[in-house]
Amino acid sequence: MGIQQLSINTIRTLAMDVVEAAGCGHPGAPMSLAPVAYTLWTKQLNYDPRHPSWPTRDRFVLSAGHASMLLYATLHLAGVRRADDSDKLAITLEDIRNFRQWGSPCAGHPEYGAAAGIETTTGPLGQGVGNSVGMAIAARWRAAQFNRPGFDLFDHNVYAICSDGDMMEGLSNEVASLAGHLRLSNLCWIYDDNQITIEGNTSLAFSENVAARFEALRWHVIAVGDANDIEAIERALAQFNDVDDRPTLIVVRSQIGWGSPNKQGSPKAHGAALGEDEVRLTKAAYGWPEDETFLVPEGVREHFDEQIGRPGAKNHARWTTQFAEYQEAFPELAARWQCMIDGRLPENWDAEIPEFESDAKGLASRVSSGGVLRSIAQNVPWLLGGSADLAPSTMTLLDFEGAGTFEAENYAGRNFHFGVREHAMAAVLNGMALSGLRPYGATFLVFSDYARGALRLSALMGLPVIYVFTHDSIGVGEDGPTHQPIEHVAALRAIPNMITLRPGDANEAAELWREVMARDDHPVSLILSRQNLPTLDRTQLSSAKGARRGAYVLTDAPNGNPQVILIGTGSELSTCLTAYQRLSDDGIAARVVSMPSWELFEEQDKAYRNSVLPPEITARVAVEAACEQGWSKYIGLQGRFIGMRSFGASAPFAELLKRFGMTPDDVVDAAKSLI
Ligand SMILES: Cc1ncc(C[n+]2csc(CCOP(=O)(O)OP(=O)(O)O)c2C)c(N)n1
Ligand SMILES: [Mg+2]
Repeated sequence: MGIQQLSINTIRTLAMDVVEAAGCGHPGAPMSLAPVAYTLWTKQLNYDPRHPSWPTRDRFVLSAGHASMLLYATLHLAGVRRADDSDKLAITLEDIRNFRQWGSPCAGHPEYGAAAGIETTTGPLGQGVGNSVGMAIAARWRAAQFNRPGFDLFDHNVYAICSDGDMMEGLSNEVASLAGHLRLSNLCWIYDDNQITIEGNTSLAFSENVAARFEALRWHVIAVGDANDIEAIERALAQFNDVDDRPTLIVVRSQIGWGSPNKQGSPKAHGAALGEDEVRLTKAAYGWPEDETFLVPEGVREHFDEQIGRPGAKNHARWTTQFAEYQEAFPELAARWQCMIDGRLPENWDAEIPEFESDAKGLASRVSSGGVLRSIAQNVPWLLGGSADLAPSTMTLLDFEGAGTFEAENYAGRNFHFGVREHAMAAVLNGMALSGLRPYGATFLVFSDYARGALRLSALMGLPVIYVFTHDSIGVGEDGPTHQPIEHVAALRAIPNMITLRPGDANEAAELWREVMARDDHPVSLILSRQNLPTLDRTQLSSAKGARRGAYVLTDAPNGNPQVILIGTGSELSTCLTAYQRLSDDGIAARVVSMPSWELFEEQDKAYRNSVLPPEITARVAVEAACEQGWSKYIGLQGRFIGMRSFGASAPFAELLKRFGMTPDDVVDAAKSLI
């Protein structure tokens, strides 16, 4: 067996052995795709395994995350080191032996952060290819921003392996449409066309012509007739290198579980151990010692080192030298690049954040937030993003000079038109954040559901993606129940690691943006109103800085000893203030707590939390134009919730408030009923 075949079969047998040992996992795709991963890694990828954080390395995304052993085996054999410069392997053979066990970086599906070389978390089909488009966008943007004549330093390619499941998911079509439109020729997807999914042959549910579809999406499509044909794969990759006006799809025909005498080409090879006997038969078919397990034959690691380790190190060293020259020639740009890559904020990033004068008429929080966004974006060049075709409503356009539009003719632009593709937007934002940018994406809150699959992964990966969700309640009025979010705030709060922020006025919006920018390990959802909110008079009320603690006492009973606490968020904060006034007029001592963020409040120490919501004061009313779910934690079983119990209705906003019982008088009545 030549060294190529030996290397490929090592990937295959590692996958088979490990699934056998774990008693679960997915051997079929790694077995058939081993030649693809081998060819990509040893003949194409610009990657330095000793420095997996090299910022302009080519990215490899395994979108078919169930084939995780393909990635782990390849990272191991390629000698990818840990990101901490310890020169230890990111994935050891021991880690592989512990596949799917507690603490192993070799989790069931690849998890970002578990080991260097895992560029993103994949498993939910469609997400990885979605991220790959964001990464390709980021590469183009970084190149357009930072390359200078004689210094083509900042671009790179992005490769993704995807499966039938990826291709069936709507998300992949959304992002492919966007990638074709943007002519991202640095993007290459390799589609494992094995015609098998879990339930059987793809003909059960999938009979379209994928190649023709992608051609229509303005991709370059190449067919490889047999996944074992390394030369054909190489030729396809060479073609990809030559195409400079569109992304490339390589459709590779393969047989799932290749080599297994009884399971090749069958869904039985997809997601279960082959069984001891079948493993032996398959090894025999490969010409592999049947009794050996976890065998990495001599010469295989050395071969990978020769093929990717050494050329990668050389390319990286050359890049480092050139970057040093670039630093000399363009010190400011180089410093800016470094700041971005290190995840730091430029000095004075917050210098232009406005302070808003008190104003009874006020501003919609989408408007005040938009102003704050622009003020920060002027000083943070890599704060960039756009909307799913709603920018004039979400107020997220960067309209200052030089911001520009990101398009095929201008990859330096900072305003993105994601089209009416919410899910694509979020998956792309994840890919951009994984490339060091601070991306934001905007749509109506009610459509956050469309993006939820990717939102969950922003949170799971701890990516600092900023979601701007406007038109946050029945406050949208006449558009009616299809456009009135009800359960969405609760649904966002339910995602671990997601920070939700619903500012009550313009100055809270400004303070919360400060908090957003200071954090780089959480996604945030900014929940913003369509309608005006009064800008509160902070000479009479507490400072909006309190918003950064999640909840704070906005105004209190004169003696600091309230009979009832009114808790409001967003547009309902001023409802609480009006109710507070009326209660005071009636001689009732109340406190108003502004609570723009449960998550930030939960981070505070107990003493602070108790000072805002003293446990002994059980008369509490929470007001939020959304569903009640979760509020009992703050109002207790005796508390009253004023909000929504239905889907809303189409009518002018003021009428809706009355009909759904959310006026200041309703709050007053609820408060009185408790004392
Ligand atoms: C969004 C999503 N839905 C469902 C699944 C469960 N699932 C895992 S793999 C798979 C399909 C397997 O077919 P394919 O993608 O062609 O992979 P292959 O079996 O060929 O390796 C499904 C439905 C998933 N991982 N993600
Ligand atoms: Mg398949």
